[in-house]
Amino acid sequence: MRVIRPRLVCRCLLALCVLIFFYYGFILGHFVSSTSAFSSLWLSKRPVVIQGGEDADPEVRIKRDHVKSMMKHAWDGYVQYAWGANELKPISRKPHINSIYGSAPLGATIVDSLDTLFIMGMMDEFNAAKDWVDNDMNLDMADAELSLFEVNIRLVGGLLSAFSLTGDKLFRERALQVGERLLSAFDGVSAGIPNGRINLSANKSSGGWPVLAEWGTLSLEFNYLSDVTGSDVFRSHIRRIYEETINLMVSMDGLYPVNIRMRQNKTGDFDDRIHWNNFDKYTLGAAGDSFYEYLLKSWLQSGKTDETSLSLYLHSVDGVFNKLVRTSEKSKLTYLVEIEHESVQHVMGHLTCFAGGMFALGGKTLNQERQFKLGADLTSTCHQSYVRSPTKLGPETFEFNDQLEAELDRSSGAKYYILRPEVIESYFILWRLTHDPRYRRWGWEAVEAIEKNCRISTGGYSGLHNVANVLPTHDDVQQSFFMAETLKYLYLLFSDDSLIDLDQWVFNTEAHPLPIKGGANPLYRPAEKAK
Ligand code: DMJ
Repeated sequence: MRVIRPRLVCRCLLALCVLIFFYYGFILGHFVSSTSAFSSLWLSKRPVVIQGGEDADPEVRIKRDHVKSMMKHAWDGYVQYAWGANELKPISRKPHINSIYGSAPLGATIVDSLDTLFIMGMMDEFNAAKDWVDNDMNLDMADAELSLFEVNIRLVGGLLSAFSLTGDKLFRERALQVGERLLSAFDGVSAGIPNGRINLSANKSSGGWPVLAEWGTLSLEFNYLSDVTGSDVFRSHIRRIYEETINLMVSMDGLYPVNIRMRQNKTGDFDDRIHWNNFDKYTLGAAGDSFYEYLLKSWLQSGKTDETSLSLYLHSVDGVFNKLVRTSEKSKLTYLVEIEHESVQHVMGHLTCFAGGMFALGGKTLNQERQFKLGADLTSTCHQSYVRSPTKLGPETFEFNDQLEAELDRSSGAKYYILRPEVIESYFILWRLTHDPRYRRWGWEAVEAIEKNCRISTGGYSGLHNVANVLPTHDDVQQSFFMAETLKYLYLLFSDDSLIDLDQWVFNTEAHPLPIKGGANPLYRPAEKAK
């Protein structure tokens, strides 16, 4: 006779409940808004965490709360004195209209801050920003010559990131509107390289040949824009650049000159080979930087299927090792030189410090120890540029010679600090990849230095004219990337690894996280799901 055993029945029921819970959790995860209680969406592998993500250590949580309070202070200053303008002058307490955006009321700070506000859970502020994007963002008012690069990384990148995080179609629509007006940059140009300047209201472009980092920093946003809108035009421009145009160029060991020109032949026609004079500049600093960053990140964003970007990236890493890596005499600091007019300049820019994070990420993902170590070593050198500065904030450029190692040349160097993120960005990436406590310690040193030197009591933060002056002389500008990048990377540095997981997201060069394609992240939201 068969006996029904109550304990066995209970166990079976329990197992069934667990199965149902995970099944519906998974399905729900694809449809619920991230602003609801389901901010962690269940994947087969790991949850996608876009808010929360507190560290288990209470001391770390206190530090993160402090960073959030900095965001509040920066945001409140902007809201009070510059709402709707591009940036804030925190000391004058008025809009900053001499910025790269001029006086065009594009709300650059609002759009650049959307995802940081969301990730930090500052929902009142986020909703106010969203309302502005909905009701007041007007491209027809932007009658000015703007940089294609800046509009793409800050506005298109910021809106796409907000769309991926929230699923709110408003952000996708706005990203598309801006993206469509960027297309004029490709009208009638030679060899697929866009014009560098655009007028959003007139829908016209100008500016001839942009520098390497300008035409080479479009792929993440353009490819994603095509995928979420179903409009292939953006991706087709990227394909042309990477699959055709770049093959016409000759690199120096995988490194490209920052300036390129089409050569005219004897009849005055443009030749089909792009060339430059051999005395141009090769650098991972200003004008070159994010070209290399986007090679690695396009491959990552594609779910590691974009072989063209990968092979260009790998070639460039060889070039960096062969031509640009140096070690300082006394302290044995690793640094990158620039090659200009065929002469080697032993100077690094603050901007170059993004490369620490890039090589660490590339080395880890590609399992290349030498590349990873270069990333860690460069990050230590960039930390030295902060430590050796009287304000503990690094200068725009620092030198390596008989007297100086990662230090400002007080006679000829660029002394300013404009709230840039690159050094902190590398601390964040290295922290995520190693969990070496030094990176959090260094990040906190930066927080203390920013608070001491840059905080303006009436609201906002200001850059410095000279990092060597212990009595700060402010430049009276709160750059929009301070909230987009510097504070976001600091917040994530003091968060659990699950918050914006590096296996699920890739940061554009303005620190706007974009989801990774191919199943790693259900928030990728390709066109059919988005509709
Ligand atoms: C940002 O706009 C971006 O990080 C860009 O790639 C370089 N410059 C600033 C920050 O320093």
